[in-house]
Amino acid sequence: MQNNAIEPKLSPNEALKASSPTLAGTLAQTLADPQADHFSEEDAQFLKFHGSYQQDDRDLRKQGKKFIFMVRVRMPGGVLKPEQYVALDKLATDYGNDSLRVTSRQGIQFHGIIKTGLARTIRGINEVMLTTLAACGDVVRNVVTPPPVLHGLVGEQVLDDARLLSKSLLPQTPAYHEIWLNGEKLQLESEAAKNFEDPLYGKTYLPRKFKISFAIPPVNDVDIFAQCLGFIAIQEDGKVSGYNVVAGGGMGRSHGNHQTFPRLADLIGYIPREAVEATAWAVVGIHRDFGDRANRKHARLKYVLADRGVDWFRQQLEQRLGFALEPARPFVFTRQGDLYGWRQQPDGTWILGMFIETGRIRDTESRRLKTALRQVVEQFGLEVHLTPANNLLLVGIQDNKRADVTRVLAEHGVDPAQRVSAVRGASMACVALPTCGLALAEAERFLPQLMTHIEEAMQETGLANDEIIIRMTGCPNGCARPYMAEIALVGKAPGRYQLFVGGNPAGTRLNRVYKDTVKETEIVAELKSLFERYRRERLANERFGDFAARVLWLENAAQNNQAPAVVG
Ligand code: SRM
Ligand code: SF4
Repeated sequence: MQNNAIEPKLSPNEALKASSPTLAGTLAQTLADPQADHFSEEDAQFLKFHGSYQQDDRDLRKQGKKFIFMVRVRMPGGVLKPEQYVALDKLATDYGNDSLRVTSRQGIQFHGIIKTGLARTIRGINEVMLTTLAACGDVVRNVVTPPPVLHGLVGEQVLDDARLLSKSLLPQTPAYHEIWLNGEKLQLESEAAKNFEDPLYGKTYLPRKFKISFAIPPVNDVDIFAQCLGFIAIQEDGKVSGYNVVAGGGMGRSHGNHQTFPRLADLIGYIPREAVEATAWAVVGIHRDFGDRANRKHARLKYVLADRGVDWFRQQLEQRLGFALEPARPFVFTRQGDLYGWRQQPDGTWILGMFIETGRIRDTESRRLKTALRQVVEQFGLEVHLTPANNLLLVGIQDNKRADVTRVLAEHGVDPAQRVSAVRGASMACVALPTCGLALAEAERFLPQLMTHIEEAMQETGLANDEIIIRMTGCPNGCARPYMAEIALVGKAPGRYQLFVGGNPAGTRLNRVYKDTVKETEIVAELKSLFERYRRERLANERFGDFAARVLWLENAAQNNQAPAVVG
């Protein structure tokens, strides 16, 4: 019988992946060609799976496209040994733009690498036992955890599980080693290479990127509900007994396309700790098999859940696991927030939590942060633990070296006490211009100065000591997870932002549009009038985000003739 059902046309990326299942494309050939300063469009897609984006400096576009590369390092839980950090610092100086960018998924990015430095950078990263494989692309990305060092044994167990998943879910392609590491020649042109099939990802990998994170209640510093798959640690007797599984979260949306939206992950159920790897394989398998391969704007796991429902998803998962999930165990999230300043560990050593504004580690004339960090890490043998809010912890400072660490930092203009305001300390901005090809407006370069004016407005309205979580992105893709913030500014066009309000510190509620367009010059006045109302009308101990959801959402709905919003 003839099947008349029309199969949707696959997106071009699907055919491309199928054409080179090792993900090799013709990267090696272009890499070896000294005349080529960039890769073909097809190879630029393969390059992402190897952890690099082909970009151009958008500030210089008028002078003609100058190709540069972003390289992203994958490091589960954001934990770096001293020698690893020092090596990354040197690579940034030798081949990048002399800065390191701490990412919102506990990675490190290099920017501004030219083609001749690309292989050397990737090799240098691998020489210190780190990788860039699957830092980008239609695969499972860097696995995020709360900084493990803040959570004792539970933190260690969670990090072990994150590392287990990171390794187990890594693509098996031999191409990465052959192309970048000059290892044994693996005959990429051979029939075997053409027929290569990854045990998890098959020949065409996932329909889209896939994000996994762990969380340790009551702190939701990872934004667990913004993840494709989240594991919320449940403790018994000071150890992890298992995890509540959440699935189907995500941030990305496009302006004017209502088929795309941010979504909070659903709570699926509880699994024992031993089932974490099988669960991750099963959920990734569901995305692989049911994700939309025709429309990349609708291809994330969140749309599978939105379209098919949580009951369908749980059934699929249980079928693949061969056992039923227990009901989710009780847990509560109360806050986000990174540790700043000194904290002594049970073994007597110290941690220093440092605010890294918009995640950028670089030297300026007055504040030589990059040099200072390298020196203290090298001299005192400190680990560096990155946080999911683009900050870092210096770990393992001996009690008798605290003063020395302080001195070396101070010599470079870096104050370890770093008295930043609560609102600045809670802020985040994505990379945006000049490197991000998708940026519609500034973010990283603009937020620090904007925060100064926001601080003034808060001072003038009597809110100088309040913490309000403010996030800015250069486009609606959501790389700084703006839709979880109490206030978000999302780029629409140069100098224009969409204003969102109403997220909460527990990271359990999406914010909503308050104003569709605010000019960059009007942001502070707009926020100041909201701050004034907040101070006048707030309930006792009410956070700005909760006030916005209680008062501003309802007003906005009335103005727009919408049904009143439900808070929760
Ligand atoms: Fe992102 C694309 C930077 C975390 C959602 N993201 C990009 C690209 C690669 C632009 C591009 O495709 O050409 C950006 C590179 C800019 C540059 O010059 O460096 C970029 N994303 C980043 C980083 C560096 C932002 C940061 O300020 O730290 C983060 C790297 C994390 C890492 O180490 O792996 C980063 N991106 C995120 C997050 C947050 C998270 O995962 O917790 C999100 C929202 C969560 C989610 O995935 O839903 C995010 N990025 C996106 C999207 C929207 C995807 C979608 O579902 O529509 C894009 C666009 C795309 O994929 O087509 C994107
Ligand atoms: Fe680029 Fe948009 Fe992500 Fe910002 S949110 S880094 S502008 S893709």
